[in-house]
Amino acid sequence: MARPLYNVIFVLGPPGSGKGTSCIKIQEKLGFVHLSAGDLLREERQREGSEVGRLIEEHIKNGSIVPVEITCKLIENAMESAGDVTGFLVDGFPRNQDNLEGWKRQMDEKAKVNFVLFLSCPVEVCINRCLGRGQGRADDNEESLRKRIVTYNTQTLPIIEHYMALGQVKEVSSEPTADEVFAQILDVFKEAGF
Ligand code: UP5
Ligand code: MG
Repeated sequence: MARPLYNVIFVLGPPGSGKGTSCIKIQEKLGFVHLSAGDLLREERQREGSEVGRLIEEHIKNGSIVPVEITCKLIENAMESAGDVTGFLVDGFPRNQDNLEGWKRQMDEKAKVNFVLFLSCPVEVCINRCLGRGQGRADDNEESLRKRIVTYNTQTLPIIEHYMALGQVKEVSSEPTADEVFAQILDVFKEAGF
């Protein structure tokens, strides 16, 4: 029997806007599985120790975007490994045109994108959050952060605008406390029928 379509929600927003934090809460409350594209790439970088690992490392340090063939395959593999689960929060993807086109090529027939959750937050707040995170991430320094913000503004915002033009974006300000943000997010999911 054919596998049911995956139910996908893309979660986008600037670096440090709280995508991961919110997705963990949504996963706990609503049963979606949280897949962070960044986490999947960081895991792959550890595991590989090869050409692909080095390529991922370079992109992460430079705040540039890994070719979609790598990222989309990791996302699809993670979905396949999730057993009977069919609802996924895809966090931090698609973040450029290459990602969007690659997703369409590889996943359009396998997944339905319900909507894009856009966590909006002023850049200074986001930078301070990343610098205060203390998880030792290779890209949580001022230089990488500046590059991540430029990449976000020039490459990811246009993807969010693309989905806005299709009426598929639900925006929540992620500037308030994490609990307040989550309350807003729950309303959005409720309105969307989840
Ligand atoms: N925090 C969170 N919410 C808060 C709130 N409401 N109030 C106060 N503090 C709050 O949160 C960041 C910090 O802020 C934490 O300390 C948290 O406690 C606090 P977090 O939830 O981690 O924010 P998030 O948006 O997930 O930030 P992250 O740094 O993960 O976002 P990025 O988009 O920069 O990072 P990601 O891991 O997605 O990508 C990293 C790199 O991987 C990219 O730059 C790119 O090089 C590569 N990448 C690709 O190439 N392709 C992809 O598809 C994905 C990633
Ligand atoms: Mg994250």
